[in-house]
Amino acid sequence: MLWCDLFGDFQMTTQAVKNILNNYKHENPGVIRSMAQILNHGYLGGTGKVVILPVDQGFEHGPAKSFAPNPAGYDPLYHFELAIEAGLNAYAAPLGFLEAGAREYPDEIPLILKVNSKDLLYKTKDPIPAVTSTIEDALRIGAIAIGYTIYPGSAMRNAMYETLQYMTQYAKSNGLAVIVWSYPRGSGLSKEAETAVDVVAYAAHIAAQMGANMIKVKPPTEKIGLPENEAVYKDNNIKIDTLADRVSHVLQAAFNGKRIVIFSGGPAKGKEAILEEIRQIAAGGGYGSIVGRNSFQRPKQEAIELLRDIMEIYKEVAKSSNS
Ligand code: FBP
Repeated sequence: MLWCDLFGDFQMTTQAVKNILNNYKHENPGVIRSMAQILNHGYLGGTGKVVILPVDQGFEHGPAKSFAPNPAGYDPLYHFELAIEAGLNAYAAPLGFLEAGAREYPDEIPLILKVNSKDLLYKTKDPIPAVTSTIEDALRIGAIAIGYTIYPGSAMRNAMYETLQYMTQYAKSNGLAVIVWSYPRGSGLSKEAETAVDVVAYAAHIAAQMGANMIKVKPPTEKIGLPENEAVYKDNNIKIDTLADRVSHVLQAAFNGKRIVIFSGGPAKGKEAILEEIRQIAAGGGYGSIVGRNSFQRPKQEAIELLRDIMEIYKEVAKSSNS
C-alpha cells in the first residue's frame, strides 16, 4: 500500500512546517514553495521531519560496489519506485538517473538534482567534485532543489565554496532550494577528524553561512578533531557524550536549529544499529535522515519496511514535540 492510500495525496501546510519556513523569511516565494513541497510530501509530510533517498553512490563509489548487493538498483527506475512506494519526502540523484525516470514519474516524488559529484578513479587527498549538471537541467527535468557537496578540509575547498556561491544565487533566483552535503575531508584533516563533533558542527555552520536551505552531515562522533577545540568544549561544558547530545550541538551550530540539518546513513549495517542511530538523531532534534546504501542495497520490501520504521521514529518524536 502506498503512503497516499493511507493519507490522501494532498496535505495542507501544517503549523510545524510553517514554523520551520518562518526561519527562511529571507528566501523568495519560489524557494519557500520548493522547500514546502519537500516538507509536505510523503509519509512524514507536514510533521517537520524529512527522510530522503540519495542515489549518487554509483558515481561516488562505483556501480558494482553500490548496486551488486541488490542488482535491481542498476536500473534508474528502481530508485524512483523505492522512494515513491516507501513514501519518502524526496529523491536525490545525479542528472542521468533523474533524467531516466523524470518523465515516467512526473509528479509522484520531489526531485533533487545532485549537481556535482566526484569519482574514485583518481586517488587524491584533496578531492574536488566536478560540476556535472546545471540549474537549467534541474528546471528542465522538473527538480525543485539542487544538491551540492562541499569538502571543508580539502585544499580545494575554496573553489567548491565559490562555485556553490554562484550556483546558490542562480538556483534560488529560479525558485530552487539548495541542499548542501557538507562532508569534512582532505589533507587538512585526519580520518578521525572528518566525523569529529567539532568538525561536523563547523561544516554545518559553513553550509548555513553559504545559504544552504538544508544541510546534510554525517552523524558526529565524540572525538574532538581540532586540538584547539579541546579546551573550548571542556571549558564551556559542551555536552557531547551521546549521539543525541552531539546532534543537538550540530543543530546549534546551524543557526541555533534554524536551518534544517539531516544526517546520512553511511555504509550498510544491521537494522537495529540503524534504528538506534535514528532514535538518537531524533532525540537530539535532528530534522531527519538521508538514507542511501542502507535502503537500496536491501531487497525492496525489506528496504521499505526499514524506511517505514525510520519514519515512524521521526513521526513519534514530531508528534510529541508538536503537541
Ligand atoms: P549513504 O546513506 O549511502 O551514506 O548516502 C549518503 C551520501 O551522502 C550519498 O549521497 C553519497 O554518495 C555518499 O553518502 C557519500 O559517502 P562518502 O562521502 O562516505 O563517500
